[in-house]
Amino acid sequence: MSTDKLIALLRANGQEHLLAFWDKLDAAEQGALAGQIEAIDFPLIRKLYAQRDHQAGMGELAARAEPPPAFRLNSDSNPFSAQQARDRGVQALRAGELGVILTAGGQGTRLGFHRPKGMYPIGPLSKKSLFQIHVEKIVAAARRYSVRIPLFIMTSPATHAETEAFFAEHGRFGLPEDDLMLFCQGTMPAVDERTGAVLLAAPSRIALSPDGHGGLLAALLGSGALERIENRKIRHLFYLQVDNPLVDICGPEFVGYHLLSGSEFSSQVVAKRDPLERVGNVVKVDGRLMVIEYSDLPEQAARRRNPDGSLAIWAGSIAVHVIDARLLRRVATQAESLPFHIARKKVPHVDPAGRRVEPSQPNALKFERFIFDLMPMARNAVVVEVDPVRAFSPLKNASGAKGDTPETVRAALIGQYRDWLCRAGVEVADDVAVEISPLYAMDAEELAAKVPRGMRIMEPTYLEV
Ligand code: UD2
Repeated sequence: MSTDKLIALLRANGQEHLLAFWDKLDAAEQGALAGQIEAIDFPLIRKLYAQRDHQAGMGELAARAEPPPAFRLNSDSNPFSAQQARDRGVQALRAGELGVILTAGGQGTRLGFHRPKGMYPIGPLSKKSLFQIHVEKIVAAARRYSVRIPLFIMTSPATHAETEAFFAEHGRFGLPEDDLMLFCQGTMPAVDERTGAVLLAAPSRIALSPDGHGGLLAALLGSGALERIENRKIRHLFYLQVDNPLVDICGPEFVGYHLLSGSEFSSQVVAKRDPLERVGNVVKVDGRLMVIEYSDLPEQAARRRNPDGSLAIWAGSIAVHVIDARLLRRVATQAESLPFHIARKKVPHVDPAGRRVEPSQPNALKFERFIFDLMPMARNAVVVEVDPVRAFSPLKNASGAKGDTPETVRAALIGQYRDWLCRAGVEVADDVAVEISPLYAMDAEELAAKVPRGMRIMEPTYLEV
């Protein structure tokens, strides 16, 4: 686009300030900035800014919220038993109908780790990365069911190149080349909260950030990944986020509940221990399932209790889903697709005089899509309750924070491996760290079949093949 055209485009959208430093930029910087400007959907930004005070009234929705249809833990009133679900899940796995989607585009700011979060060395003894632990689970599942299970990883401009190099350097952790596809999600600009002006992070750079994990749909479509999923006859996608190494990837019981329910979108949930826990809340409103994010749930609604004292809004999403590939196609090709959520954030930028501003208060609006907004559009959506001790320990914060730190995640992993070992009849000394490679055993049953009888563990031990 010529400079004149750029100026005309920006003028038409009231964003001329983006060229304030144009004459001071060299040709490469001008080219980069022009490319960023051309990629912005200005009418969309204008529309979202105009809607900033009219976000769906979550308080009102929360007041009408009912519990979602759920498979509860240890309940004998579930429509299908765990065994029925496992059998159905195994059948789908053996038929090669499963693929895995891992979202890894977030920037991990809270963790203070300035590389893709998936590279974080979380293995308690092995120091294996989150990526390696996830991938080895997939490799192990593919081996167990004698199929190929392709993995689709969504990165963002901030994490793509490093993630790609990391996988190449480590031979994709054993995943065949054809079974791994990395694709990059889109970005959205941050705008000044008071004026709607798109912010500049630097004189030649727009303040862009990833468009949320709901950017998955557009990225699947644009990268050709969705087509690849369909061509490979993958019918169900097991979805997880990079930060939780406890996820039982492709676990047949969860997959089975999804299939037996005829669901297009199923989510794992935990029974919230605290009304204000920082997880999305799955509820049913007007007959449809939806997630109300913790930050949008009014405290009064969060604290509402049933006559038996249990929480009315009890189901906390841990962001593990099974999604029907047809739902992805249907929504990805809709013009409106998933809605945007608007968040007030502190966004560093340069002011019109070229000075760097580090705000101490939220100054900007960011726009993000969330994958769980597929839920209300899905047929027969259900939730499946899981035990948080076994299924949920996300890495979010740096050491020293209250929870979700490297220490709490490693302790949760060690706890799980100790539990498997004890169930396999192995004696493990108190306070001894243990770790089990997913390639050695995927679960307690496999472990029990492998460990020698009478095994005792008295010192830190890593079981691997
Ligand atoms: C998320 C959920 C919350 C709960 C919790 C469980 C949202 C909005 N909230 O909270 O309901 O389930 O997780 O751990 O999802 N990501 C991308 N691209 C993006 C943004 C995020 O790939 O543009 C990935 C990111 O790499 C990470 C995951 O999504 O794997 C979660 O992102 P987060 O840590 O920002 O979400 P959080 O902790 O607010």
